[in-house]
Amino acid sequence: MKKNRRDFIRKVSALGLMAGITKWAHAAEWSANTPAADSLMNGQAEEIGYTQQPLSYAFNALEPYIDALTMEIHYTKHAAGYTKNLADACQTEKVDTAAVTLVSLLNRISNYSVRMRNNGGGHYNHEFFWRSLQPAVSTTPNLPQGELAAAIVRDFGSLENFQNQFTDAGKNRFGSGWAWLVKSADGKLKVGSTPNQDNPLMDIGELKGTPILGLDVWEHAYYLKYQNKRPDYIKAWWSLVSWKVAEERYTKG
Ligand code: MN3
Repeated sequence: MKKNRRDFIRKVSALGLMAGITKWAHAAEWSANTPAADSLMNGQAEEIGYTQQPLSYAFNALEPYIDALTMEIHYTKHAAGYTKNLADACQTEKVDTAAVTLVSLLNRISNYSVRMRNNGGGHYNHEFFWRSLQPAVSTTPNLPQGELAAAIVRDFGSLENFQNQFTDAGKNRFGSGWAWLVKSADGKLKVGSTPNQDNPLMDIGELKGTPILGLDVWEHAYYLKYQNKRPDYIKAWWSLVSWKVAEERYTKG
């Protein structure tokens, strides 16, 4: 028994040492942070800068699906807060934001604080989210086209199956988080969700890949208009999706 226990401890220590070596290897790779190395790791995930960008539409432009007051508070308070806290975390943790892209920071987020993870994810996810939306301009159904439409049918069977899976991912995310459509390393589309402000670019969690679409299912994203009815908010959101932007992400990713 005693010998088994000693063996066990020895094995666990060896694993610990290996984890240390892996972390060290990560650090070495980090210092050799070339674009080529990043693109090998990430495909071509959409790069997003460290500052909050102006919206390309007015706060009331997404009515009636997302109301103006929700958009204003969401953008000027919640999202702006993540951006500010990310800048503070970068200063404290000595991240040179001129040299390190946000995508590569997120790829190595396990090396940083929880504050960096929450606010780095929070900033990226919101900038990504705003760019995924467009005002609903017509009464015809808002549908994917081209290569992405074909890939959705290939990997989910039908658009309806994909939308049902995505809706379930958002609906069933307990508490706060995000639903995602990602392009996996094998090129296939996949639906999933992440808690809090985590995202599929981070080297933690189960869902990994190039983000194609992300839906904020925190209550602050819908509560004023939809209260507890998250599924109604998700249903309305489909009218606002910019399939053009999604397709660009898919073909580059
Ligand atoms: Mn939000």
